[in-house]
Amino acid sequence: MPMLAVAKSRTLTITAATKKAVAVLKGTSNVEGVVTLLQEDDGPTKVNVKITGLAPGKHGFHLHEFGDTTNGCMSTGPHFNPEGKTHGAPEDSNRHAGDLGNVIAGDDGVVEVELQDSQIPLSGPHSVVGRAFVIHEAEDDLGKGGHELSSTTGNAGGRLACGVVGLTPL
Ligand SMILES: [Cu+2]
Ligand SMILES: [Zn+2]
Repeated sequence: MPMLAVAKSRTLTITAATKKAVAVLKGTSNVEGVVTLLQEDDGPTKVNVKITGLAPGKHGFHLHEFGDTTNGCMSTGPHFNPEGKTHGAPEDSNRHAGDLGNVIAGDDGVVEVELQDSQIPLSGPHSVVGRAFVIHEAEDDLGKGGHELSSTTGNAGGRLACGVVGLTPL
C-alpha cells in the first residue's frame, strides 16, 4: 500500500505542473525568515511564511515589484501592481497583486502561517518570480487608515527584511 501511494503522488505532480519557489528574508536587524511558495497548475499559490525576530503583533507583508536588494529593502520598489490598482486588503477586488495584508507575530516574535492567494502566480505575465517579499515594521491599514500613505503602502512603516523569490526544485 505505501508503494501505491508514492506512485500516485508522483503522477499527480507531473500532470499538475506544480511549481515551487522560495525567498530568504534578511535585513539590517535580526529579523529573518523563509517564505515558500507552491502553485499547482493555474491554481492559487500557497505561501508558507516563517519569520523570526519581530515585535509581537501585526506586520504588513507584501510582494514588492523588484528583485533588487542593492540598496537593502528600499530598492525592491513599490508594491507589485501590474494592473495599476490602489492599495487594499488581500480580499479586496481593488488591491495591488502584492497586497498580502498582515501577518501576526506571537509573543515570541515569530510568525508561522500559511496563506493562499490567487494574484501571485509562479509563471505567466504576472509571475512573482524575481520579485521580493518585504516584512514591515508596522501594521498595514489595508488602505483604510485615512493616512496619506494608506492608498499606496497601507502606512506599514519601515522595511525590516526582504528576500527575492526564486524557483526551486519540487
Ligand atoms: Cu511592503
Ligand atoms: Zn499595496
